[in-house]
Amino acid sequence: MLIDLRSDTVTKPTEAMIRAMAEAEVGDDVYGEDPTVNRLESIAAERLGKEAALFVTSGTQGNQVAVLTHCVNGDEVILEADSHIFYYEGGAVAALAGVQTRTVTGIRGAMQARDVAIAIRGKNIHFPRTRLVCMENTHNRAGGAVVSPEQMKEVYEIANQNGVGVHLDGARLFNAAVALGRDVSEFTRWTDSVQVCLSKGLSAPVGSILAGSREFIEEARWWRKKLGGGLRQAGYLAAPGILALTEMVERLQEDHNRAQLLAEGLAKLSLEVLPVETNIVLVRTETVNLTAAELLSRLAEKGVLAVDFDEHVVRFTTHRHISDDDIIRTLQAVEAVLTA
Ligand code: TLP
Repeated sequence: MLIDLRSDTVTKPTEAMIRAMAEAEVGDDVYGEDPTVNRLESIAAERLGKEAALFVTSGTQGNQVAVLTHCVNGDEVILEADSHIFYYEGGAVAALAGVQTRTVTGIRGAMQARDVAIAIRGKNIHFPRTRLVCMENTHNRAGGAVVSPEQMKEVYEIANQNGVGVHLDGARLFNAAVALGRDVSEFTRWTDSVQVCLSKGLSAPVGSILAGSREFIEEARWWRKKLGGGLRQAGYLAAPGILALTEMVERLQEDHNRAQLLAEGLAKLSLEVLPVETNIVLVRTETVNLTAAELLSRLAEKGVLAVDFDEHVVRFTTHRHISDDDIIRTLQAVEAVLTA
């Protein structure tokens, strides 16, 4: 049996989710007539403390619809230098929204308010208009690092004072909330729009939520349709999303505990382990004289899968299908590779 630590995106729906899919009441969502999608959107809006929400096909689509809704072409967007929108979305903000990006390097994924303040353009005939700041929480490439509501507030206030919008890529926002024992609305308060993924640790098969003001979501719905994201009997996909939000959040703590267990074990094997706050463990491989690719291919031969983030950085991600026993077996596999 493979131990798949590549991502929490590999999680399959629970039995309750499959039952909910089979039994979902559906209608044509482009007409606003799918009762299950409508229910998911209203539960999500409430949970995220926003007026309205929109069911989108993926995290990438949610982020892109957000940028399209906030900006006009030629605007500038401030992004953390290692953020998913900048790093992993195929240059879509340039290709689709036609915006220019300005990156700010954060500390463990958190942009500092003073750096954001410096990056926001003043009024000058030569300058693009800064329209949007995007934060990411938890921050993927920073190793699942949590950005606290207090840090988010500082960035939000700077943006707000300058008439600049704030979007949150909250693909794993529920992991952040569980890690700090805070409600998600304490984070989303400091945003104008937020995208959360239902299909990562929360285990729904497909989909994300984009939430914001009623007016913002109305415009976002129009952009989603233009991108081909107006699905019809989407209630079959929304039904597991409802369970993701209502029944799957608390258990994320188990993933965090197993990530800690893995991190402690890996550190004992002479790997340099970066600080672990949620379900992502990053290790540097220089100390064991291997590249990330070498470590990954040797682990794969032993039935353990992970991904590389850099020439010398490997990411392990825990999720619902990873048990304590899988962590022990992973550590045994790493030890066998390193002692071979
Ligand atoms: N991240 C995936 C890969 O794309 C890297 C992963 O395995 O972690 N924001 C963040 C912070 C993400 O981590 C991801 C997915 C997304 C957005 C995009 O979500 P999807 O895959 O639903 O488009």
